Amino acid sequence: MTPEEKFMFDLEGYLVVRNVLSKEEVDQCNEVADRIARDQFEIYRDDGLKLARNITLWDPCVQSLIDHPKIIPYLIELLGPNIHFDQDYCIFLDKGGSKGPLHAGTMKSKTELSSFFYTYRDGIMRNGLTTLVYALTPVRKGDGGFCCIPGSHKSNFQLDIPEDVMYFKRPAHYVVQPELEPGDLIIFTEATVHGTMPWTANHERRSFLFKYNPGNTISWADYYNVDDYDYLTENQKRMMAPPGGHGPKKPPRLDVVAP
Ligand SMILES: O=C(O)CCC(=O)C(=O)O
Repeated sequence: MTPEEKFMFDLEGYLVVRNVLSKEEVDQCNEVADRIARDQFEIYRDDGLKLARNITLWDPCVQSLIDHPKIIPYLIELLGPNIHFDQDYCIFLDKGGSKGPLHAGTMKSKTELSSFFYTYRDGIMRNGLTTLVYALTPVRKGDGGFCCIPGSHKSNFQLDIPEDVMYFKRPAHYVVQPELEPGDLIIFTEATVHGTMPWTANHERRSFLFKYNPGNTISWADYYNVDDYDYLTENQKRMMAPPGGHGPKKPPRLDVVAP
């Protein structure tokens, strides 16, 4: 991460990284989505939300995003080198679709999810659950999709965000919806209040979400089963190892190797 990227992430709790995927990689992922997604959706709502989990089993090109060489430096900076791959899914939206209101943050009384946190001390940023959202189709101003309240990961008044703002009934200047090109990546800490604005564009929103924790933490109860995959890279194996520290009978989880 560059010093400016660190500054922006610490300031705002999220970051847009441009051109993480090449055009070829985006095309491959879209081709796989065209071919496979329709049969895989676990959620196919009338309003336009389509969601499938475990998309890393769809094709090696999707699996390769788990430890894409361009993201590893970000993960190591934000989570430390011992990383747990927590979950993956896709969110596709047709016009009118939304996944849900603003949520997460560190609003303990609302979510009780203590794995959502952000701290900084002595030169080190520490994050709990951290999410990567790959854009596979363009997102213009006003299209909807991912949105967040920049800086809310450090807010002391998250419970005071009005309900009509949380549910997108009233626009508020402090809720932003980043513009994205296919191949761009959003990285955010779940400590940042975020959500999915209703999709307004005529084209489909296609995004792949990959979530990571520090190695001793989980958010999603189901661990990955390495036997589900024909082949795993060394980093993928390390990140899919069950979360935890070390004990007398178990070897320690191994750190991810920087590319
Ligand atoms: O639409 C998005 O990218 C945000 C999704 C989200 O917040 C979630 O799945 O919990």
